Amino acid sequence: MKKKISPILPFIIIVLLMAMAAFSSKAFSTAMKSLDIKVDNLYCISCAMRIKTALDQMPGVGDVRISVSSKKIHVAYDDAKIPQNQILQKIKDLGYKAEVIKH
Ligand SMILES: [Cu+2]
Repeated sequence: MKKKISPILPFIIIVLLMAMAAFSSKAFSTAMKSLDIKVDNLYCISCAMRIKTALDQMPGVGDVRISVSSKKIHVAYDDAKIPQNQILQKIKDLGYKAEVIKH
């Protein structure tokens, strides 16, 4: 049997690099504001993933980081596209006690 590198491998690597570049420019965009939210009843990874999935789908929301141990959510968002209250309300609608700790 001959060992052969797949001809599409370099293509996959280029696509991955482009995706990483797009992701980092989104995460570090200076137009983004940040919001820190305390969620009292955030106990596990599944709650965190549920919240992250919901926030990721909202237009104007960038990087979402959730810490279960500190019960905190850090959200990067574009305030021209989405008001802070709408992000907070989304978390409340999922059944969590969300409160802004810094903005
Ligand atoms: Cu949970």
